Order: sequence, then C-alpha cells, then structure tokens
Amino acid sequence: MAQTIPADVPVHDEAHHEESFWSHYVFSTDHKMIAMQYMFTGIFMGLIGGFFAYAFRMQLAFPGVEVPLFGVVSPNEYNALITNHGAIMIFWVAMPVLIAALGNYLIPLMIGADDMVFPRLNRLSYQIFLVSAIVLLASFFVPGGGFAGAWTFYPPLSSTAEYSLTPLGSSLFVVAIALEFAAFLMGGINFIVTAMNSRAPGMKLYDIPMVVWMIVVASVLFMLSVGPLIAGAVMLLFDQNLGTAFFNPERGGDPILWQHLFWFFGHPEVYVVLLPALGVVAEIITVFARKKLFAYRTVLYTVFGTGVLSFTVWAHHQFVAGIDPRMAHVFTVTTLLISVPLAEAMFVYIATLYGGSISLTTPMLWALGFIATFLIGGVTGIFLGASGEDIYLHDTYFVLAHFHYTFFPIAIIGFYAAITFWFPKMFGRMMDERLGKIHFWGTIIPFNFIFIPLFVLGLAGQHRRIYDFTNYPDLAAYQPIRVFATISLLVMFSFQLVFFYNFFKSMFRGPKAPKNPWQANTLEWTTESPPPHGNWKELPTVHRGPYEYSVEGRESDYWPQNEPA
Ligand SMILES: [Cu+2]
Repeated sequence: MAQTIPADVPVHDEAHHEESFWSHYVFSTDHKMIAMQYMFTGIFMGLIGGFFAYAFRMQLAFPGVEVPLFGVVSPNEYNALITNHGAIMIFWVAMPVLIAALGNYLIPLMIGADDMVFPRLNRLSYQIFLVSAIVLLASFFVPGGGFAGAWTFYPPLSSTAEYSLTPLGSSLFVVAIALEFAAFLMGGINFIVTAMNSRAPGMKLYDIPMVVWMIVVASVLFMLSVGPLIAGAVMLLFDQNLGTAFFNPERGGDPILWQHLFWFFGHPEVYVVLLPALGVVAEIITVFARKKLFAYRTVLYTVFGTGVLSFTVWAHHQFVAGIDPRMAHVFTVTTLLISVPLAEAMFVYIATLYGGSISLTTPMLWALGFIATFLIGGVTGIFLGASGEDIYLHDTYFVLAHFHYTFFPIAIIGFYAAITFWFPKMFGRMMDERLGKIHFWGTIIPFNFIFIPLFVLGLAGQHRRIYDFTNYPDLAAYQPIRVFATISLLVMFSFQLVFFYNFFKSMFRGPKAPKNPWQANTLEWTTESPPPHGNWKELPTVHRGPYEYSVEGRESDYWPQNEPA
C-alpha cells in the first residue's frame, strides 16, 4: 500500500548547510551518491576484469608471447586470470552496477520518494561492498597469488591446501565473496522496503515502473538464494583453515555438495542481474517507441513465475557430475520450462515496438541490441538445458559463448543502455549522440565476432580452462579462429575509449539537460537534472493509471499513441 504523507510533514530540508568533501562524497547517505559510489566502483572493477580478459585472450591467441602491459602469462597466472575475470565481472561489476547502482539511483526517483527507507543501512551496504572489493584485490598480492580454481570455486581446488596452489588467495577470495553478499543483502532489504512503502500518493502496485519491479523481484530472489552459498562459503573457509572436511571425500565429505550449494544460488543469480537489465530495456523501448508496454501485467506475472522457476533448475549445471539420470530429466524439463516466460517477455518487447514511432537514439540502440544478443544467449541455453546434449557440450567453449551471450547483454549492454538513458538525469548534461552511436556499433559488432567463433570452437570439442591449445593436435588447427576472436576483443576494447571520452567530457562539458530530455513520463523526469538533495522540492503525486503519470500541474501527454484510436 502506498503511504500518504501528511501535508504538515516537512519533506526534506532544502536549505541544509554546506557539506564537506567527506560527508558529501564518502560518507553520504543520499541514495544518489551511494548509487554513484557503486557505479564507479563497478566501472573500476570492470576495467580490471576487462584487463584480465585481454591478458588471457592474448595468451590463447599467441601462446607464450609477452603480453604488453602484463608480460608472459604463466599457466598458474592464466588460471588466476580466468578465475578472477569471471568472479569480478559477475560479483563486482554486474551486481553492483545493475542492481545496487540502478536500484539505489532509480527506486526513490521513480516512485517519488526523497530517499531510501534505511539510508544508513544503505551507506553501510556500500562500505562493506568496498571492503569486499579491496579484499579481493589484495588477494592478488599475497604469497601464492590470487585464487586460481575457476570462478565457481569447486572443491577440491578451492578447499584443501594439498590441492590448492593458492591457499591464502583462495581464503581471501571466499571471504571477499561472503562480505559482498552481506552487503547486497542490506541493499536488497532497502530496495524492497522502499518500493513497497515509500511510493508517491496515488501510485498503486501496478503503477510501479517496470524497472523498479524488476529490481524488487531480483532482490527477493537474491535474498532467497544466497543463504546456501554464504553457508557454503563459511564451510569452505573451515575446510581451508580449520581442518574440517565438508567437501573432502577422503574424510567422508562430498565435493558435489558444494556444487548444489553454489548453483542453488548460481542460477537464480542469473535472474538477479537479468531482471534489472530487462527492466531498463522496458523503460527505454516504451519511451523511444512512444508506446505503453504491450502487456505490463503479463510481464510482471511472467517475472514472478520466472523467479519461482529459477529455484528449480540449478542441477542443469551438474548433468555430468554423476547425478541420477532420472533427476537429470527433471532438471531438463524445468530448464526448458524457464525459457518460456523469457521468450514471452521478449515477445512483449517486440510487440511494444510494433507500430510505434521509433526513434533510434543511443539508449534505444542499446535496448534493441540487448534484445538481439540476449535472444542468442537464451536460445543457445536450450541446447545446454537438454541433459543428453549437455553431456557433449558440457565445459566446452559452447557453454562459455552461451554464457557470454547472456551476461554481456545483461552487464555491459544493460549498463550502457541505462547510463546513456539516465545520464542527463544523473549529471544534468547530455551525452554526445554521435559518439554514442560510434561506441554502440564499435561494441556490438566486435562482440559478435568474439563469441560466435567460440560457439564454433565449442562444437569442435574445445574444452574451457586450458592454457594452450596448440599442444592439442586436434585443436591446434583452429588457431586462426582464436586469433580472430582475440583481435575482435582488442577492437571492442579500443572502442570503449570512445565511451569514456564521451562520458567524462559530457559530464563536465556537455550541453545542459532539461528536466525531461526524452519526453518520458516516469516520475524521475519531473524533477531537476540532476535532482537536488531530497529529489523534489515537493514530493510528487500520481493521478493516473499504469505508465501514465502526471504530476500536479503537468499534463502527461507524451504518448499520443497510447490508446487505439
Ligand atoms: Cu543455470
């Protein structure tokens, strides 16, 4: 239920005293500043994760060669690079940027609140997240180096000192993961409570913008799935340091147990980051097609259904781990089922575009790029979900390419869609459209050139997590394909410079943004760009139904094609 704020309650102290640098940038409890902290930390970690990808892709294309800025990649370094590339991109880039930064920035502004319900918990959430990132970065510099047992940290490579070449590195890795989950639990509680209790008067449950709903559902999924993994991480720490044997079969433990604990979290985790990105795309295509979402409530029910289903598919990661084949059938069925609601969401998005008056702005290009690439990710997942076929494809580059066709749209395209769309609101200035489009095409084309070849290599039987394929007679012949993928990566990376140039130049020099440059009609566009402390001088009230907001004194008439004539 939306709460009504009595008229005599002061909304926010507009004329508050000057803040010092520390209280404004470092110890702020303002949701917008915390969102920026999450976003910039995520971008920084993304640069590190990207650099790791560059180093190991160079090793794969040109084995043993000295990699500029890195040096020769040793086999153990190679393992540490792929491990931490995966962990960083998922836990320290996708999570903080898509759910923490977007949730923090958008939820209060899109529901008409002046801040989060628990601002100090919010600040603590970021601080713990920052510590987790520092612990992870520190793990690269301890004796033995960073953890090198793959991002899923399966025992025994992660648990017992005798198998692990990086005992201290793996302990710090697990501590960093556990800290980070504690941070996101705090953030998630805030998101859910704020969206449910702080909405502007008149905004009913079905008026909540889709991206806010998506972040709320993602937070619920995270809270329900993360328990087993935190418990597993603690058990792993005990195995590493206190001599327990939860995952050690020689002493009665079971390494497969870890796989269950990990993937019970790991699969819902896909939806934890996917849903915010889906929400971003929904907001953008409705604005730039000048249409309402084709089926708002259907998408919402779909998302709820996907959330429930996402807890029933995890063992599709374990088809070759020795689970009972009859169980494999069950997980095949649930996995194929979960592709239905997502296909439906894609259908709704395409139906929203149909007949709209589409303007291909940079955010719209990213949103359309999301739909196109994510569809490839989704469709290739169906191959892997079928247990019979997975026996052949398991742990090949086909999995790797499938995975990147889901996570790249989510984390990278979702981020670029969101940042190009909300940049005017965040920084009060417009980004350069021409540079934005150059960056879009310079990213999306090489992205496909990196990963389509990897599907081919996977079907040829190329196994992941191997240091040098030229040692394998059957696989050495494919070396030109590996070189092609690596060069595409270099091209894609170089186009990211265009983004950073555009981003920082526009932040300081871009033309001033009006309140509502895109003529959108969600609430965040009714306040100044950037919004003041407290977001509005007077909190807004919502008058009309779903996706047709109008704020006191302003008619919402941006979407002339809302209703059929
Ligand atoms: Cu999965």
